[in-house]
Amino acid sequence: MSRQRKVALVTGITGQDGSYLAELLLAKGYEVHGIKRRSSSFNTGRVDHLYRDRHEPGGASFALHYGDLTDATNLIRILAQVQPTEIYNLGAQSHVAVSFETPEYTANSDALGTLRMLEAIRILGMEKATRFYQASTSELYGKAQAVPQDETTPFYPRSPYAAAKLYAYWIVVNYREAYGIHASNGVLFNHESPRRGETFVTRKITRAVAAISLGKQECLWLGNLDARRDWGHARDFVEGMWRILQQETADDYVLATGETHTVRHFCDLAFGEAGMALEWRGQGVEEVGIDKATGRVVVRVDPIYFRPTEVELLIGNPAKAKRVLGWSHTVKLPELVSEMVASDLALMRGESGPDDG
Ligand code: NDP
Ligand code: GDR
Repeated sequence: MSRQRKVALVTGITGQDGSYLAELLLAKGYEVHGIKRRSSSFNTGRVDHLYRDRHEPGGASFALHYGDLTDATNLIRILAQVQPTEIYNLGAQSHVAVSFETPEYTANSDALGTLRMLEAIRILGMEKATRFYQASTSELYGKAQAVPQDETTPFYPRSPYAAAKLYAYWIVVNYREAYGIHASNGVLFNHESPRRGETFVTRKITRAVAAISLGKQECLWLGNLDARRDWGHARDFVEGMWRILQQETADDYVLATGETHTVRHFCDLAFGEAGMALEWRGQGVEEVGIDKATGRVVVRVDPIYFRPTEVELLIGNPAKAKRVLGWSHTVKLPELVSEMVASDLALMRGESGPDDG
């Protein structure tokens, strides 16, 4: 396989990870192509800063193509046109709770979408010409069969999202074994940033902290406060994705921080960033978070946010990634929370745009 050309194709480039990955690849001298979906409103806010006039020096190194993972002919055409040497399949309906509402669409984009990308490689005879990264997830462990979870831990998906990603994981393994495609899974634990989608719990919390502290919101309504997650910074994790594709042999890797914390603890840290110390009272749906200084209830539980089946505890063991890839996270949770709250405060004060994070 020629490693001279450095041309990357990123699905999901308009998402959190896609935007950080595009920055990383451009900095490494790649020509970066991304697939964006047609939308009735602007959806490129996270990557707009990467555009340059294509007539300027280096201006042709970043390009977006309209497309969708549910549209096979479109994917084949883009692959044929771009001839990527590396493909990062980050596109997905990525919200676990939403997948219970849209299970068929989630399966179509997340499971079959991955198959369509792999088939496009095969149809075009690009098996030896490109490497493939699949955005697999710690949600595969679901009802965790062991703690901490590593590459050998059995999967037990707990949502339509996780079931779709399970298919994607195994079809990647199968195409690697059947056709010799350099295809790898990164089994990534939760990673966040100021660019995190607004309805994931971390960003929902940091936005609410900013709004409450500026007097624009009364209270934050959440679901399961006891859920435990292994949260890292997205910028660290896209570095891991790139390292996975630089290996001579394709393989599957867990990327995680190795620490786990409850949603409640994340709230403690986030409200603390805005000078509010929380006291927790009550239990279950009656539990509330009270700002100790003022006695105001700033967090409440609404069962509408409970999931039909929940993933209670995730904690990853990234030892293989450390050993083989030389990868480990650099940003600890307090630093991540601090960056997210500061960014949301600046956004809400109108001091910065959504991509300044
Ligand atoms: P986001 O939800 O921020 O981004 C998802 C991206 O996929 C967006 O660009 C979105 O486009 C695009 N997309 C959605 N549906 C389609 C479709 N049918 N066809 C083409 N593109 C589509 O996710 P993240 O950046 O956080 O995650 C990236 C990937 O990694 C996802 O596959 C996710 O499931 C997976 N993952 C994420 C983890 C995390 O903690 N962030 C952990 C483990 C895995 P649009 O902007 O138009 O909506
Ligand atoms: P997750 O992320 O499901 O882990 O999937 P999310 O932030 O949505 O939930 C984390 C945990 O917080 C609990 N929770 C709430 N979640 C949301 N969204 N909103 C709430 O109000 C709320 N209250 C409590 C959830 O029940 C859950 O336990 C993310 C996505 O990025 C996936 O694409 C990715 O694969 C996994 O991380 C790893």
